[in-house]
Amino acid sequence: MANQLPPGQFETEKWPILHKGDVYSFNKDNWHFKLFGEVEKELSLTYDEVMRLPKTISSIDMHCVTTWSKFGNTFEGIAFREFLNLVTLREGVTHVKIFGYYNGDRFGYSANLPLDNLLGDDSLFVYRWKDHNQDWETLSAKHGFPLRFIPPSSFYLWKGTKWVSGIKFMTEDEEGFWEELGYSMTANPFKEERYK
Ligand SMILES: Nc1nc2c(c(=O)[nH]1)N[C@H]1C(S)=C(S)[C@@H](COP(=O)(O)O)O[C@H]1N2
Ligand SMILES: [Mo]
Repeated sequence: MANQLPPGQFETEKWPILHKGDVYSFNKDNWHFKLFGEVEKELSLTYDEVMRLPKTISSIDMHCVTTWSKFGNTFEGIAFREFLNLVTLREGVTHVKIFGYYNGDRFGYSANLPLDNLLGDDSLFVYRWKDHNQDWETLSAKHGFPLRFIPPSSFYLWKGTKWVSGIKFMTEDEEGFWEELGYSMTANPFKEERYK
């Protein structure tokens, strides 16, 4: 599926910036990553604890619902599945919501995703990236520093929460920020699932 242009998309060389609200400014002292919802025991990780988790490097195409797609991206980060090793899920967990900052609200942004699709190398909490125009570079504040989720390329990029703050584990699917405003729950660009 690499380098495949979904219907209604065009290719861009540069990485555009798109979000609602303020750019979060990182403060290590009060940054935490929370694992909550349908887990036996909730967990709150510090920045150092998160950054000590095993690293994964992966190439993932990005498809934004505003019709740009960007190929040839290599990301370094922490795979979603590393966080699964830290909690015991209650029975029946099918979906997650990945939360992030929105205008100073730590859990103001979120995007829902099915758990089964997030277990591979292409499901990453990213802190640096490169492409054919540029060597490794730390993620900029506008792209989500210190940590931002990049979803598998079978999801539109709004499922990629910037300035992440936690993962909520759920036994039912639940709307996130854009889904409440009418965007698709499943968001597969190859099926052009843009709106509900
Ligand atoms: N916290 C947060 N994450 C967010 C958003 C946002 O408004 N706030 N916008 C989403 C949308 S709609 C898109 S298209 C991508 C854009 O990521 P980029 O600016 O790095 O290209 O971020 C997603 N993640
Ligand atoms: Mo978007």
